[in-house]
Amino acid sequence: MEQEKTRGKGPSAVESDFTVADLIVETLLECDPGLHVFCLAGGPIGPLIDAFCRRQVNITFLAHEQACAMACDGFARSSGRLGITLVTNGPGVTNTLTGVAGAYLDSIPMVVISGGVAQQHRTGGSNGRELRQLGVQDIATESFVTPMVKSFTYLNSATRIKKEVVSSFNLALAPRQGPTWIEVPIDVQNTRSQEQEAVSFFATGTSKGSTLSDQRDKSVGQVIALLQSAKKPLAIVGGGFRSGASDPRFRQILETLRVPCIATWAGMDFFSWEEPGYIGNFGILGERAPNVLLEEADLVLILGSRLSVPSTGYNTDRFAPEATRVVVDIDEEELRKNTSLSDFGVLEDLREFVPKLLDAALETNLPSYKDWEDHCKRLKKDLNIASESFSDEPGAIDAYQFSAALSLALDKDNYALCVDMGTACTALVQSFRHNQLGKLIRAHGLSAMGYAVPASIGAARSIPAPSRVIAIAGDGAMQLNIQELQVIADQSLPVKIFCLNSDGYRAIEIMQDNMFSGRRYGSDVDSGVPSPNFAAVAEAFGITTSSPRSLAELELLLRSDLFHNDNPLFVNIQVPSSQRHRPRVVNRRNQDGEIVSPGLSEMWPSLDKKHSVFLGQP
Ligand SMILES: Cc1ncc(C[n+]2csc(CCOP(=O)(O)OP(=O)(O)O)c2C)c(N)n1
Ligand SMILES: [Mg+2]
Repeated sequence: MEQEKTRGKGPSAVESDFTVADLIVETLLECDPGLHVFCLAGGPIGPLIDAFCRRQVNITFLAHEQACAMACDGFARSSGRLGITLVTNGPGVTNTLTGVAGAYLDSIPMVVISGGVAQQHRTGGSNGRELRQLGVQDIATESFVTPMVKSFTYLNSATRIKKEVVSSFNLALAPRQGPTWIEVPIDVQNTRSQEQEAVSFFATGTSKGSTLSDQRDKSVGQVIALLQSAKKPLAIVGGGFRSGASDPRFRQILETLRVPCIATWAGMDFFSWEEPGYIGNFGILGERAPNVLLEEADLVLILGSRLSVPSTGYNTDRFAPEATRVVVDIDEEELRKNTSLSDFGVLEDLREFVPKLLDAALETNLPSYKDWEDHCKRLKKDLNIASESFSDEPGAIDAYQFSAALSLALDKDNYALCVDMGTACTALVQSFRHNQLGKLIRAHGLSAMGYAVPASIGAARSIPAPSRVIAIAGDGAMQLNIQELQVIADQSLPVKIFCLNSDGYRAIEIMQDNMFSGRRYGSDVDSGVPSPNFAAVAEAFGITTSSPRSLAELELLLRSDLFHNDNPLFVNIQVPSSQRHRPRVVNRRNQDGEIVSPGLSEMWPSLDKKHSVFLGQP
């Protein structure tokens, strides 16, 4: 029988030869009947594509494998569900890696399935271990992939297919979440399946620290004791805490402790900006108030954050120097790393720690920290981004004002805000005001340019879909996955794309100003980075465009049907030539030419007034 190649045109009934490819697909559908696949085709995944599509599985075909993985990542961040990235061997594998690495660093679950050449031609297998290549287009997939996945599984003829597929699916979702990878050789996909074995689904994953329950029970008491003696406590909410957001006890614990909260970028959309207990996000490109407060706090409770370098700054002696730093983390390696800033580490899944801490807190008479709370709120008000200076260059829109205007336009929405590197990132994390419904979708750890557009495709594909999907990328980042505008146009995805156009790599220009006396190489139009007329390019893909030239024109657009309808829209925003990333912590060279890193509270530009001294009760 001739194989159908495209979804929707094939026979809906499953063909009589039930192959391993069919078994894999049916097993995945048992794991999740609403499964979604992100794919770019290739011969070595032919049977799998056919098996997915004959069963009408939701599948989105993208134009680059990197974008498949990024869309799958955006889908998971938006929906909380695991998607499948399906790619061919060789170049399909290498192209996928950037997207998979981003998901791994940020603990985003996905199952990647790559096709493989027939077993006897496997490069890097027992036949071809020392060879550069054995099979057609092949590479030694396992060795490329292993460092960035939780597990790599090669399905050979002897494998118990169903068991391995279920365990890869479950492992990706088990804490600490992340991608798993399955390679399926073409001859195995095509084999008739005899497998009858029943497999139990959704075995719960175990966390690495499951043997430490005694210490854990003690640790709750120790944390309560620290809270009782603290005068100036802060809680840091990271991505790990945010992932428990569907459990009401995660909000209740913060309300019960009444400890002012600051967040990493991965955790900040847990809060609405209006919440009185939330002060803002911190770090090199964070907000001023949390950075100042970190230097004053006497206790910092770090919940689900690995305290990355952009969060702590390079001068870690200045990171919460007065505080006892309690780190609750599920990953022992994070507590043991040589740069750990933990004074008191608790190795535990927050889903277990938070309920226990809540029970203990409800039974304890905790201090109120009222004066400190008032001080934190005052700083949040005084050191607000709205009081920074903005550019009024004619024909351009300051990125921070763009971001503030966008948040006002979305303040009632359950949005997926997909953000790329460069000014798009710095402006959006510092001046977008989240509500509690929306999500910030960004590849925090890897920060690869080209993430926002494919991630927005994944977010638009999630079910239920967010009410608004927004992609924001600079002109440089836009170039990296611009081909995916075709998918947005072709499938009429309701994605509103904003290109913050700086005519080059502003982030790199800023670095060159700071460290290389302003010498430009590979960063602006004259030094080798020209960009096209983006509006014309978007129109060529069939997307409606708009190019507001002032804040007033932007606000008009954000009220218009173009912005509120369900069609794709591409908006070119020219950012001022004077646009800088501010405030931020800037490394400097001292007189001896050495690089010096200030503490987080010393953000550039410096403020003339001193805001930081806490005058509360000793
Ligand atoms: C894949 C990748 N290559 C290089 C970088 C380094 N990098 C970080 S920001 C940036 C410039 C981004 O330019 P653009 O998207 O136009 O944003 P802008 O800084 O101009 O606002 C570069 C090259 C990166 N993050 N990712
Ligand atoms: Mg740019």
